[in-house]
Amino acid sequence: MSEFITIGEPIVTFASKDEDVSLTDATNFHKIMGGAELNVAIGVARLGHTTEYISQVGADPFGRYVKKTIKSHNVGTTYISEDKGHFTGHQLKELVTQGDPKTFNYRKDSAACHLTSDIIKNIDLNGVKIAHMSGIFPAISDISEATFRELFERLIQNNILTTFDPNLRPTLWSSEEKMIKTINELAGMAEIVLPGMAEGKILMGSDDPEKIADFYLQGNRTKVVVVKIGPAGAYVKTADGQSYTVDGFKVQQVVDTVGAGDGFALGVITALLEGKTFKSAVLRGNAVGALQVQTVGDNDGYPTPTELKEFYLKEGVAEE
Ligand code: KDG
Repeated sequence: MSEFITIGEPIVTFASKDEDVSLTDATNFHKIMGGAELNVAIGVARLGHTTEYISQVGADPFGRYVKKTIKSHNVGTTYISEDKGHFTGHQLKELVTQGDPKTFNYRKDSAACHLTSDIIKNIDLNGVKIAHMSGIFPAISDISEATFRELFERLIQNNILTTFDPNLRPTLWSSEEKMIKTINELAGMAEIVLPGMAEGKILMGSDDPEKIADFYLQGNRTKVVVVKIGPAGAYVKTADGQSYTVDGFKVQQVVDTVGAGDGFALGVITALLEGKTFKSAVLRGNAVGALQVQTVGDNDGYPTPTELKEFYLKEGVAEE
């Protein structure tokens, strides 16, 4: 089995090539692959670690494209099933010169929404050191929420370290109330929680990094909360009361913010897999996030070990 595992919905994305043109009027698109948890798996694999991705695609050209592309990124496909009755999720994405691009999703009732929990008991967890869980998969359907919870319980029973990214997608939830309740409950099941400041505002009514961290540290499972504070970097607080900030990197030109949060998560995860200190893991999270915002695709900016080394050299920083 691999060192890393995650569960999610792959998204075939038609990214607009028409700068600052609405999705209604854009006419030029190119096809790329995204999906928050898949982005994380791709980045973990690119940094040289073995990964498995649990999901379900449709028996359609998008599903075949997704499987082929995932394989080309060296992410394990053992637990990707095919559902003949439903389509593979896809979306349209704007190209913007300022801020976050708008996306429009075609994923309601997709194949991933029908991934039942039967698969979970057959997953080989031997050798898995870290599992990444995010708030998107439980949002897409009641079936996927049940499957997600079953996996989470198995990970806990098997003492596997879990990271949780709230990844709020309000349009995927039946109500904001359900989103807040479910995400906060699921976050409380993870050892490491990775929220953003804007998410804190929605999830517990505060964008103060310390208040966000304290909220999740009240529970008895969460050991560390890392709050992403945008270009300023990340604020870390641990269950034993230590706190510190790891500064972010200056980016000359932000091309596309999509995939930066996933880049942050995979930076933290891979550094922990390599036995680095937690501070170094957060430094790597900041580094991968900064590299990702400088590229157009959802995961193109994630570095290889050599690219990461070169970035650190250029920035004059080092991991411990
Ligand atoms: O975090 C990046 C993802 O948002 C993107 O790759 C695809 O919209 C997407 C999603 O919901 O997974």
